[in-house]
Amino acid sequence: MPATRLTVLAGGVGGARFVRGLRAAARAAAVPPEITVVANTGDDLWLAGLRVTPDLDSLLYALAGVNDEQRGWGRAGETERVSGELAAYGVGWPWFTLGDLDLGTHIARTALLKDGLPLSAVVERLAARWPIGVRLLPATDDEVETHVAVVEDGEERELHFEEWWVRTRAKVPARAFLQPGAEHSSPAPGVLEAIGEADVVLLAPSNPVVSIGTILGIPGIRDAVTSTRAPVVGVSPVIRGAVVRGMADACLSAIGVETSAAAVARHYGARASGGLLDGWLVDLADADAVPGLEADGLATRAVPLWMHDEATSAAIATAALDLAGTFARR
Ligand code: FO1
Repeated sequence: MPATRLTVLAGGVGGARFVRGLRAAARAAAVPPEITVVANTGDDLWLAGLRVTPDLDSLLYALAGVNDEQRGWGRAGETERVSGELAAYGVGWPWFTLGDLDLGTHIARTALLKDGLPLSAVVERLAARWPIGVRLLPATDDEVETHVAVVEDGEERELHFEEWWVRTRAKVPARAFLQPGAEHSSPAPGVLEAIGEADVVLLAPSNPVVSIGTILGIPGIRDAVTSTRAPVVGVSPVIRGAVVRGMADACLSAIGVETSAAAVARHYGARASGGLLDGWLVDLADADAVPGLEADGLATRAVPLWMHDEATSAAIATAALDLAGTFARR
């Protein structure tokens, strides 16, 4: 693995599992590459007066080894005494649980933001508490939240992504995903360089719409990916027509993309035709999609994509890096 600088675009839950595997694969290399994670910030919100950043926290906690592995978000060994008090006062969202340890992170983050630190500096400060072994960057330091246009109880509404995702469990059909203010935002410091100067750029098996799509929606990032000299390889978040976690199918159908490994690849597009990808990994169950994608100029390999544990995640990351290695740096 000659690559020494790896950059991965990632959301929260699936992204965290993949990045942990990538880190393990990197540590096993003769010359361990540096990893930069560009994390989705579209899920971020103000709640109970605190700035909450779900995907950054899923990545941070998982890489620190202090995450609730079952839920995929929040802290291990969590208690919920304070959230009980917030609910009693009717502050925050009763259906969006902020655990006590998690609140420590949100209070610290909010205090640092109020001291004037940009989000990227806050992330660096919070992450310094643990040896997470990667550089974790928010896609942007600006507040660009994902909102979902829905029709609920007969009226058109715009919900914060977290309300749509957690309160309605994505059951209220999304008519559109919006990123209000994105046009005035810019990538966080280091993001464009991490993409432009990488030896390999990876798209984690995260939600193509509200994680990868929202990262690409920050002005400059999509262009950086399409123009980087590094090979760009993505990992399908869909196996055998079903999303691995979460309700990404509700997001894909909302933008008219079929929930299949091939459709997501075509949604990202082959670089040869102006899209993002040089290579694409699909699960063995989707091996029948390989010839068609190859015919579309997408180098595609079928490998086991279920991330059961760090070892399987590392094998997926290694397969992605091996596929990237078949491309000469432009
Ligand atoms: N997800 C839930 O399904 N229920 C919750 O109560 C909840 C609380 C929560 C608090 C902090 C946080 O960072 C994440 C939280 N999540 C919760 C998960 C969240 O919806 C996801 O991490 C992503 O935003 C979607 O991928």
